[in-house]
Amino acid sequence: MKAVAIAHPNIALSKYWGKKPGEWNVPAVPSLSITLAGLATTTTVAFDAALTTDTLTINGAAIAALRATELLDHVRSAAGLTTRASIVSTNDFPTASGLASSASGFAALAVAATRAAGLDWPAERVADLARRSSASAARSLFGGFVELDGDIVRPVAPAGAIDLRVLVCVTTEAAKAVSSRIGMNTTAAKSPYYAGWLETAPRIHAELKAALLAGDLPRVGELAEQSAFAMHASAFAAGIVYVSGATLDAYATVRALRADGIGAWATMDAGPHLKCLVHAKDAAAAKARLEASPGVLRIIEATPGEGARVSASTGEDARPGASSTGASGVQGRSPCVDR
Ligand code: 2P0
Repeated sequence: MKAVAIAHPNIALSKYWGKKPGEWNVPAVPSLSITLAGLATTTTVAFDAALTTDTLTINGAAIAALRATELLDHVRSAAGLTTRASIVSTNDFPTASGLASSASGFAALAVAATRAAGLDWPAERVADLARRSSASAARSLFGGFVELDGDIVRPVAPAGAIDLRVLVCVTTEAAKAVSSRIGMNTTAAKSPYYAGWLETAPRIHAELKAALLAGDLPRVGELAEQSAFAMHASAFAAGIVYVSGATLDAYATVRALRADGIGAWATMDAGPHLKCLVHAKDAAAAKARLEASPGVLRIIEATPGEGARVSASTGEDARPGASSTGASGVQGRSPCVDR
């Protein structure tokens, strides 16, 4: 009745922003992400008959378990359980700050909760459970490069498909003021450019996926920047602003790197941290320049990594669905380098 899971956040190259109306947290546009080694959430779920309510701590602080309880209710219903659970979760990177802690958090919770409840679900089903809580969490179930299209999530290329580094420029340790969910719902309701985003995003996604499969990093980088700026422009027009002065200064540095002949591209999510995409051979030079950018506190160097899994301390094959679907659920696990 107890399990520990590890999951990594993911960074979308083509972004999800907005939900299909009337459906259960189904994205309005397809997205494609990299699951990142180098940042991790570790979550323990223990069903305990002595508890009268679910309890949750994140990095040692007690938090209302509302969204976690919704997920656990699905698990209890499937497993025929009524027992409440304690959830203890830690992130080794800033929480709720635009670094996809909800993605790794709900991915780790879905894996730990299903395993603790004795459910041996394939990874796709665990991913669907996670998506209902946070759509981007579905992508963290898998390693490497992962696509979320409607309610279908699938790995599209292994971690080693492109020799890529992601330089996460941390500009604050604080949580963001506007959650992704409120930000995207406000964009959909108020932005005059939301219709343009819905029309543009699938095209960028399709072109980016083709460039990835062709191993064309410059084209992937160019399209990732297009996706990020199209998303942020639609949000900006609704008064939803996630970037800061430090983000824009870091972007100027990315452009200066390109002007100097170094392939570097930027993406930003629902927070002020710029993520710089570079080929592995250029990572040290780009990192040195970005470290000097005003407002950049530190840089986390991440690589494409592996999908969510039960902590290996269980001594069994830890991937969700490993015993029922073989390796089909998780692709591209091996070439990751944890830093
Ligand atoms: C993405 N983001 O594709 C986009 C880009 C943030 C910016 O997915 O409402 O936390 O819980 O489904 O998954 C963040 O949104 O939102 C997100 P919900 P989620 O990575």
